[in-house]
Amino acid sequence: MMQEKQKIAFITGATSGIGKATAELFAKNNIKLILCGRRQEKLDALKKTLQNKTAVHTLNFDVRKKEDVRAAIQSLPEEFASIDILVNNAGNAHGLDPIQSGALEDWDAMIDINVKGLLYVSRAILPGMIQRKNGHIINIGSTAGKEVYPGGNVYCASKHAVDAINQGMRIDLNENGIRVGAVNPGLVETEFSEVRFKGDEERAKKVYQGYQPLKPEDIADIIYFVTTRPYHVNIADLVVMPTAQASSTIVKKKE
Ligand code: NDP
Ligand code: 8X3
Repeated sequence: MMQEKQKIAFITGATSGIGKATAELFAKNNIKLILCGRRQEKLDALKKTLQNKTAVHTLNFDVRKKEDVRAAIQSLPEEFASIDILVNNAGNAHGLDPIQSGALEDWDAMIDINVKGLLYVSRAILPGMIQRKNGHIINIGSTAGKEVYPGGNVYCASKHAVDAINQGMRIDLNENGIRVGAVNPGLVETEFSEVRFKGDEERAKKVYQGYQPLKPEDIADIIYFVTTRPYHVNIADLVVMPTAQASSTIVKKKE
């Protein structure tokens, strides 16, 4: 029997949270990994833990810098170049201010990372996928891409853009047989809120108190499930929340 080729996954934002949990689960399942992020020490530590399970290559770049994105992807050694799975996960919220007092730097960060960064990475990886007539893109959106909540303004806009890009990619890549789908989580306990509240750990912790939030591993399970369906099955758009959450603003918390 012919052995199936070992798959290669490219994960952005692999240094923490959802991306890291996905890297760990993919490694367990013998998927070769290209792990990306800006924190070199985190990339090194992850490579050290996972490389006894699978081959790991790390890339340090900021998704905002289009030249760096292109150069990093072009630098891939041949044995990592045929990417099968792209997990467009790098992203964060910056701030939760009302629109009238929002910080311009926060807006730039969210649009530049969550939207433009995702586009730059995809644009650099797609030609190879098209040439090989093989590829699966998973865009990490959010419930914030399906609804808008107070103070969510620009973060929600960035994730609504991801929702639109996910649909647009699926339409444009249809003729190439490339699978495209989004996973849209609700509240997941990661470094997300620490980044949003600029290192205010107390405020960040409160977001996840009084109920059971999702764990990054819950999302990794779903991403792995999405990537392991037979080729004719494309999970196009999936929303997942903690059971305690009904919408962005309705979360059943203990008194
Ligand atoms: P984390 O803060 O734990 O992880 C964010 C990741 O993105 C890090 O690995 C970080 O790496 C990377 N990243 C951030 N900015 C950049 C940049 N400029 N260039 C390259 N990499 C960058 O948060 P999550 O794991 O929660 O977030 C992952 C994705 O999930 C995001 O797109 C987020 O919007 C989405 N999401 C999160 C939810 C949640 O409740 N946590 C819910 C719904 C969606 P480094 O700092 O090393 O560069
Ligand atoms: C992250 C979930 O509700 O904080 O995308 O926006 S939320």
